[in-house]
Formats: sequence, C-alpha cells, structure tokens
Amino acid sequence: MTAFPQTIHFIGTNTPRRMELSLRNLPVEGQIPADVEGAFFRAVPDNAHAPMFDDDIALNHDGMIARFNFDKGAVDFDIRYVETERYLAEKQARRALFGRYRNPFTDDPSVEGVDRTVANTTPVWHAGRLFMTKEDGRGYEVNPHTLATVGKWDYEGKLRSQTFTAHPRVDAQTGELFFFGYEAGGLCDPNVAYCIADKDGNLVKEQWFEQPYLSTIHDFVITEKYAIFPIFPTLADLDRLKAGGAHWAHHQDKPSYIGIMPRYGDVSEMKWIEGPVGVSCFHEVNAYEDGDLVHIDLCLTNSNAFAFMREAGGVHIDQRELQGALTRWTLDMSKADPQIAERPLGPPGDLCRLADADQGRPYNRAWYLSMNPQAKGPPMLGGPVGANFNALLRIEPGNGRLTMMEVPPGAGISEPAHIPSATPGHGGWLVMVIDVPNSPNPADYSSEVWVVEADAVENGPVARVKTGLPLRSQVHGAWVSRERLDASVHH
Ligand code: V55
Ligand code: FE
Repeated sequence: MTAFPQTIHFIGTNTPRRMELSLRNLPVEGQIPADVEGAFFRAVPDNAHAPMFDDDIALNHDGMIARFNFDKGAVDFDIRYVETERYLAEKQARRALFGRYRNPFTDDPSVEGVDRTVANTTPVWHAGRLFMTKEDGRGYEVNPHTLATVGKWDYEGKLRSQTFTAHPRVDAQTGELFFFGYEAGGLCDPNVAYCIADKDGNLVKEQWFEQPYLSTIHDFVITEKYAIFPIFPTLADLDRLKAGGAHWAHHQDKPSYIGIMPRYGDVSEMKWIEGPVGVSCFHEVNAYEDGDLVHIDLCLTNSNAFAFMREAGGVHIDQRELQGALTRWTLDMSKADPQIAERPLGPPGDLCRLADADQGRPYNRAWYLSMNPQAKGPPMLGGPVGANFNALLRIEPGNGRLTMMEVPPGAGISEPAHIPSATPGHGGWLVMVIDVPNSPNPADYSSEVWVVEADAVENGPVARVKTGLPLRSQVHGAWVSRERLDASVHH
C-alpha cells in the first residue's frame, strides 16, 4: 500500500484510522443526565486509501458516519464509511481513483462521470431521515440505527440541484428545512438553488438564482421573514481546474456580499448588499429580526481560514496571524439601500452552535470554539485547518457575557451539539469529543465525549465517556433525540 503523506492533513487528530467498528458499554466517569437520551452523530473524513496527490487535504477524505448512542446512562460507539459511489469504486480498485479536492480533471479516467462527493461534512436530520452531506453533491441517506448507506437523496426525483449544502437550517416552530445548493447546475455553474422542504420532508419549493461571483457558499441563515446568503471572496475558476489546480482561491482584494430575500418570496426579490473587502466566514451563528433591523451573527476572519485556499490566491498569512471576531452585521431593511453596520461581539473562533429552538429568532446564547489565550503549550494538531481549538466559549450576544470551558493541557475540542432539557428553566447540555494527549507523539491521544451543562460550561464536564481510542477528527455533528430516532423512516 502507498504511504500517506506526512502533512497537516494526515497527522495529529488527522492521522488516518480507517476503522469501521462497534463498541458497547464505554466506560463512563460521572453521571449522564437523564435528558441525554439519543444519538450524537459525527461526520468524520478518513480516507480509505492513500491519496493520488501528496498535497491532498482533509476536506477531500471519505466520509464516515460515527454515532455515540446514549441509552439510559450507557454509551455505545459505532463508525462506518458512507458508501458513496466514489467510496465503492475505490474499494473495488483497492486504491484512490479520485484526485484533487473538487477537481474532476485530476481523476483516473476509469471513474469519469462517477459522483465525486465524499459526504464528509455534516450529519443532517430532517423528517425522520438522516443525511450525510457535503456541499459539492447531494446528500447520502444513512440508516440511523444500522449506519448502513441507503443511497443518494433527491426528494423522490424532484430535486433539480446537483448539490445540497452541508448547512441547511430547520425552523423549529414550523419544522421546515431551508436549504440551498451552489454550483447547482454542475461544476463552476454560478447558479444557486434555494429550496424549502416541509415538515414531512416534501420538497415544496426550488428556485435558482445567480450569485455575483463563483464563491464557496458554505452556510446561510434564516430569520422569520428572510433567507440570507452572506458570500465571501473565495472563488472557483474552471480554467484553473482544467489546468489541474485548486477549486478555491481567496481574493483578498474583492468584497463580500449579503444576498437577502423574503424566505417565502421569489428569488427576483433578492437584494445584494456589498460588504467588507477580503474577509471570510464559513459559519453563521444565527440571524433574527428586531423591528426593521436584521442582525446576522457570524464567525468572521480577515482572510480565509484554510491555508490552501489562501495560498491558491497568493495570500500569504500564517495560520497564527489570522485575525477575526464573532461579529454582528446589522441591516436596516426599512432603507431602500440597506448597508452593513458591523460590530464585534466576542473573541475569534468557529464551529458555533445554537439551541434548535433559537434558530432564526431573537436569542441570547450561543456556543463556539476558540483558542484559550492562557493555554499551556501549543494546540493539538489536526482538524480541517490543521490545529484544533482548545477553548469552548458560551456567549450572550445581547450583553457580551462570556464564559469558557478549559481542557487538559494539549487537548483539542471538536464541535459540540446542544441537547435541550425536559426540566423547565434548565438550559440543557452540550456533548462534544475531546482529544486528550497521552504523550508528546501527536498521533497518541485518547478521545472522550464530555457532557457539559450548557449554561455552566466553566464547570467542565458532568460526565466523561472514554473510548480508549484515538478517533479521527470530525467536521460537524448533530444530536438526535431518542423520540426522533424511534420515529425514524428506517429501522
Ligand atoms: C468546509 C468543509 C468541507 C468542505 C468545504 O468547514 C468547507 C468548511 C469537510 O468539507 O468541503
Ligand atoms: Fe461547516
């Protein structure tokens, strides 16, 4: 077998593990709260084969679906590959056949026309079904009980878009799924599909619009009235792809934009508002209306957070020199020509989470990951950008109140999921994976799941679930309650 390269995409918590396994009754320290009853799903990129190119990146690795099943205080762990068309083709060949991240011109000719998506970004639950998503293709449906791949999901043949975002938004009050797909008509197509599925999972609306440039639209946000598409100047180029180059290059000299339209409206009503130059954001926290004002809270940086997207654009900023802030952009929609008013809300960071009930509505708490300025030693290597976060922050955006959870020296934190509590007035719980080093060897660590009181993160975990294994880094995760799992379409 060919060796894996020793770059930031393959070391530390990005060390290839390539193991499908099931473990029952993991050791638990502390007490799992009764509210924590259901499954924590994680999307884990972990390439089954050594890559065709040594400059391969973690975003290009085969998606695995992992599950921590919390069953009345006991915890079981399972992880399996999503059996995408690409995974199955390479499994049969026993080697990589797909080349660079989102560049089909670098593939082995034997797989021309085979779907390239790796379904490695976000587990999405809607209307009794679980999907593994990646923004360059359609979602793959996965059986939430067996983790077997059911197949590609196209809304019973109704979906026209060839892509489905890894960041759809569910309105908790209506149960609707709001989603989009960019490059909707195929590679480097400027069209974006904006879609709504009703609470029962029927596709009820799909409209296409053109974006001002060919940007990577990783996330979007809704309010009660609006659908909002913040876009940033990290752009695709077909000629660069044909020459074997990168899909994305960051343009430090180009503006960002916000596209905003009524969420039940027509795409012809879209307003494009120019924003600051050169900035980047992968994840919005939330948005909501306050009279005519629309607040959009986002994890903003002064350049793209991925080194390979900066370098492809000739932007040379060291990862540690990146600057940013949790930022609020406010629009006054009573104006004919609304402008962005910007103010910082909190320290820089990413992988923000919200209570499901707060989606698109006035809210005053969110969680995200950041770097602890007082941490001892360097961050744990690994994760999508090559270094893991080591602080969990809880913020009250309305008043700036900030609390922090620390981890053991050298440990890394993956994105948490929020679990509501059945007790009135209780703020619920967070679950997340913490990778704790065992030795100075960056591949030698043990992964744990911590359960933390959501409104008292500074107290640390109430329970620690020990896998005894070094698990590979996830991208995003999702919590699904027992009630929802019991009512799932597949059993
Ligand atoms: C991101 C992740 C992706 C991707 C594009 O977090 C952007 C950002 C895991 O895959 O393909
Ligand atoms: Fe994301």
